[in-house]
Amino acid sequence: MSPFLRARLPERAGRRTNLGLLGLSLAAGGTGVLAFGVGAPGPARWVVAAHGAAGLGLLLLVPWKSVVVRRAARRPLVARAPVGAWALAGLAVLTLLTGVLHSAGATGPWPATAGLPVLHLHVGLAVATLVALVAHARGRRQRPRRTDLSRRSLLRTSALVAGAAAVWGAGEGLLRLTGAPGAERRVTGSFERGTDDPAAMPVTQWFTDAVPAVDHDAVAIAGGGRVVRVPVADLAGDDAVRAALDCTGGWYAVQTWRGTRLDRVLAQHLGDVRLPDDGSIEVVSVTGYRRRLPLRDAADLLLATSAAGRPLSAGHGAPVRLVAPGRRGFWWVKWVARIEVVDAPSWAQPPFPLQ
Ligand code: HEM
Ligand SMILES: Nc1nc2c(c(=O)[nH]1)N[C@H]1C(S)=C(S)[C@@H](COP(=O)(O)O)O[C@H]1N2
Ligand SMILES: [Mo]
Repeated sequence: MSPFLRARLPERAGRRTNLGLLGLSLAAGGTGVLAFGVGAPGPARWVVAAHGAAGLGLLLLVPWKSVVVRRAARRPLVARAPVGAWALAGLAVLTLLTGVLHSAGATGPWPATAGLPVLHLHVGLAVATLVALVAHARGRRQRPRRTDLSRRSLLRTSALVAGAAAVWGAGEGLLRLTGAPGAERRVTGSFERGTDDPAAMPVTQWFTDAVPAVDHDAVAIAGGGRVVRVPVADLAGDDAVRAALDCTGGWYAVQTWRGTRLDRVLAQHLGDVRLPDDGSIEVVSVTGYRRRLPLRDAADLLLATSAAGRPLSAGHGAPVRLVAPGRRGFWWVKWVARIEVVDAPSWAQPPFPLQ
């Protein structure tokens, strides 16, 4: 390295490097959560690509960050023990590693991942990383500077964004060239498991829910002050939808689902009562698990009693489950016990289920 560069590196590799790492990490955290929220293929493609770029872009700043770290190590009498900083570095490396493993197709679960899918581990590590990052950054506050909005800073930021996109593109190219399983994943990053073969499709619960022990044979349809008890047999209709169940656990399966469209169910049983124009449909499981969807989406939603020509299994939501095309798996409420048209908007609920 030329003396000129050596003299300059420490000075250059400082605040901007740290801000770049902070920005990319927060962007990765944000797009990661968004990736779990979006199900429509168009937006999902962009969110997931941005997530990969933000995460992998961190690697670009490693050479600069190592200068910052070495410089800090040379300072005598460091006031803070750097244990937190090293914990953060370790967590960040593991988060990146598990993200890349999943994307490449090494999805687990393995004994080494405590029997968890690699993607679950990734999310857990990411949360721990972000907590450690906030703690780390709090003690090292930076005031905004006038030069932060200069042409130079904007150019540097653009270069970082372009570099991050290039690393992500190179990664995707590599997966395709090597024919790695990751080349086959859906735009959400999910891998195919059990398409047209529900028996081979994983049975998953969001968080703490469990397959109910008792079966039920009717669904309550409620709204506008009325409650109708509809036998499940009446819901085994001939409306068919071909749609992908895409779990945030990192797998998807396409099935032909059959049952009765929700708009027809509502028209038949609540057709003559006044329903809120801009209301929503609350779909409640026997377990208490619930999701609220916009009433205007009713024609796209299906109460399904069968998949691939066979009745649903207990694990997959028998006797009846919701099919919500274009939405992630956690919207597809299993073991539906009650459908209620409510006045509240569908956004007035936790963005992710709580059980
Ligand atoms: C500090 C936070 C995070 C970092 C640094 C990070 C980093 C990464 C990296 C490097 C990849 C591999 C991308 C690729 O190879 O193209 C990845 C994939 C992934 N991450 Fe994260 N991540 C973070 C947080 C999250 C969170 C909070 C979630 C979800 C709640 C999440 C969900 C995913 C998913 C679904 C994939 C697979 C995407 C694909 O297959 O292209 N990540 N992450
Ligand atoms: N009642 C209930 N329904 C649920 C869940 C749950 O935990 N409880 N999990 C959801 C999630 S996260 C997914 S991915 C799908 C999984 O459906 P499957 O087990 O038939 O594959 O069900 C959804 N419906
Ligand atoms: Mo899921």
